[in-house]
Amino acid sequence: MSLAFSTAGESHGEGGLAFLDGLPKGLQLDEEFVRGQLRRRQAGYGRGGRQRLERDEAQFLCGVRRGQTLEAPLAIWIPNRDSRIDTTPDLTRPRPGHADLSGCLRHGDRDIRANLERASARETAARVAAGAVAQLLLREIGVEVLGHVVRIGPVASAGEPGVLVAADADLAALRGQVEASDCGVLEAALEPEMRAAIDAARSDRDSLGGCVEVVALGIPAGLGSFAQWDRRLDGRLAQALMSIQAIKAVEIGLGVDVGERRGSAVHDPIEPASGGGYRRPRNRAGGLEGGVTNGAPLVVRATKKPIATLRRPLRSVDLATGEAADAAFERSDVCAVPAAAVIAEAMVALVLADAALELFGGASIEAFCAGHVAHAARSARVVGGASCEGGT
Ligand code: EPS
Repeated sequence: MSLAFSTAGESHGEGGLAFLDGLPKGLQLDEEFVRGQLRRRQAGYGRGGRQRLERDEAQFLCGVRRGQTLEAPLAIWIPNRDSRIDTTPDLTRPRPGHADLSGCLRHGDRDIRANLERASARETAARVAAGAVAQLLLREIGVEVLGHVVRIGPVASAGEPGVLVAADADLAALRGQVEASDCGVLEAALEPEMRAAIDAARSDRDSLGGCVEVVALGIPAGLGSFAQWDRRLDGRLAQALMSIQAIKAVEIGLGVDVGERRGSAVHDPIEPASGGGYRRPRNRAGGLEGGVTNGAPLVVRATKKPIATLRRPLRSVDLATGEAADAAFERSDVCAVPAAAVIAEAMVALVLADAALELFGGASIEAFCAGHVAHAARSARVVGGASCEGGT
């Protein structure tokens, strides 16, 4: 691993910490971008009371001088306003779908509080701050990453994966569209139905999941490796996305639909391009072949289950008494799928930044960028350049 990433922090502790080790020297930390990403994670139709309380702000604790990285471990701190971990009451009625029961079985105790504090999706604030830094690194080599929502409950975007983002799209402009949408979508026409689905779940005191898509443009070919199972980029992306709280499925390119089609309808032909080189007329592979990027846009999707904390609780058992009881409820979101798009974007950026550092190396940003340029020149020798249509 070239870029080590980890987090610390409990949902109602003092705050969240993100730790990034392996960044080159001289990366300018655009604090406004980091702030914007944290704001995006907190927003979205269906969010609950905690987000009205918190003001997630990143503080760069170590690894920075005059706004630039030092080729030293970077530590980012996000304080919690709702920090009362030592006075929170014990809870003994596990929520089905949360880490409550499995954590108690793991530790051999009956207080679910000890598990939920760390298992909570509050931890994703730290992921988003670190992911924003990874995005700043990727921008140095012309890579942009954007997450957006393609499903909330029964309301879904109709097209195949990747079709909403052309290979030559202006991702900065599309980012503006997604940020302006309280459902986190590129298709504003879906918003009324999505909001209605969230409202219906709220009035039934239920919760709602969905699906997010992350697209990355400007990706150099050759990131990842088929030399060993754990270096394949598709596997690394799947692990990163599946590790997000409540994500239950990850798809790359056409995803699960590949199981139903013939090879000729799955694989993307390679054709001579009129101006020399070659072109790919479609991108059903989602930018990955053999665990390595092929230069086409990266397209991945992650499906999120509905939040496990239900205002109308499911049946559970009180671990203190063994009696039937309603699962615990304090407060919750009805739907956090728009936030999941921001978190998935961050995780994809962290994986791509790690793979880029692995391929291009560099103790400084200059060396990293020079490695990228030299690699691009080697790739271009293959058949004299490439082009690829967006979408599938
Ligand atoms: C979250 C903070 C949490 C929840 C949510 C995400 O705050 P609290 O538990 O104090 O209400 O709103 O956590 C979960 C969905 C979960 O499963 O734990 C946040 O900041 O994103």
